[in-house]
Amino acid sequence: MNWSYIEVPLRYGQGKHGVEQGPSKLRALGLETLLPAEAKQQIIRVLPESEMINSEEHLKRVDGVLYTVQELAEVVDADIQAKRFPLIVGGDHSMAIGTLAGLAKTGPYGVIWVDAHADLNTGETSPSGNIHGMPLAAAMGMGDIRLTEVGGREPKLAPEHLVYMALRDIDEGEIREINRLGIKVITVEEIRTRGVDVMMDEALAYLRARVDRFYLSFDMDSLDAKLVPGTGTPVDQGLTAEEGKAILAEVMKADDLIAVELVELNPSLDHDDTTAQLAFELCKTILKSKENLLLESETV
Ligand code: 4U7
Ligand code: MN
Ligand code: MN
Ligand code: MN
Repeated sequence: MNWSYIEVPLRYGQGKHGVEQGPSKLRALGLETLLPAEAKQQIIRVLPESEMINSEEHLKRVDGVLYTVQELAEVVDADIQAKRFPLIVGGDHSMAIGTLAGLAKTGPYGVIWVDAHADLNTGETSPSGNIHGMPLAAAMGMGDIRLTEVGGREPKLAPEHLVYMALRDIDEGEIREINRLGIKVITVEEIRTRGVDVMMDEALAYLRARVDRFYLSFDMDSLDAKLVPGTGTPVDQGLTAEEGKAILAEVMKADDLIAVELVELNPSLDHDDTTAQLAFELCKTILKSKENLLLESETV
């Protein structure tokens, strides 16, 4: 497999400093040693602080978010066209506006969104004005035109092409939209009682009845709050580390998986690098799968 490793040191989608250091922290832990030598490595640019205009109450730091997601959309599209498989690390989840727009350039696709949150707010429904709670709404064409038209006017994602996993902290406006649009939700409870394998099979069967390719976006706060002090919006009752790893290991077996994203590691909030270590382990699970794994077992 042709890997592409994309670092997105973006923090403007939320208010806490430190999440922009997620990619450099993973590197410090040795991520580069996990990357195949031929992997393409790219770092997406962020707007310098001095050029930031932070005037909008309902869409905070929108110019900073737009600057980065526009470039990310192009880079992701170029990777897909060149038949590379991107692993995209953040950075806050507003970056997914770019990922979703980039993938849409080559046609329909499904999404597995592993997150405590629905990230389905618009400027109107958001309790915070933080854009990291809005990427899926933007991709579906809902909300401010500056966000919805990244990568073109048309919607980048259909609601029936989305599956949520580990959702448990949803705002009022988001609940309304999930119900109105009939979006598929898989809870932590279901994952625990029926098993990761069964629930992944169900998610994949659901998507495969509708699309022929999909991507997975993994927010660190899908894991239980106790495991991830180093994320900006931790939520109780989340996944265990084993469940998180199993989801990634399972999904990496799918040959219709086209990209993976890991977001919301904030090293500044972390305790003794525990969240960073866990994020590193998750990257290892991703990178040691597929043909990497095949190659390793062949040489034994
Ligand atoms: B993340 C929130 F109100 N829903 O919109 C909001 F609870 O990417 C949180 O999933 C969003 O981490 C969290 O601000 C965004 C809030
Ligand atoms: Mn998120
Ligand atoms: Mn979240
Ligand atoms: Mn969060």
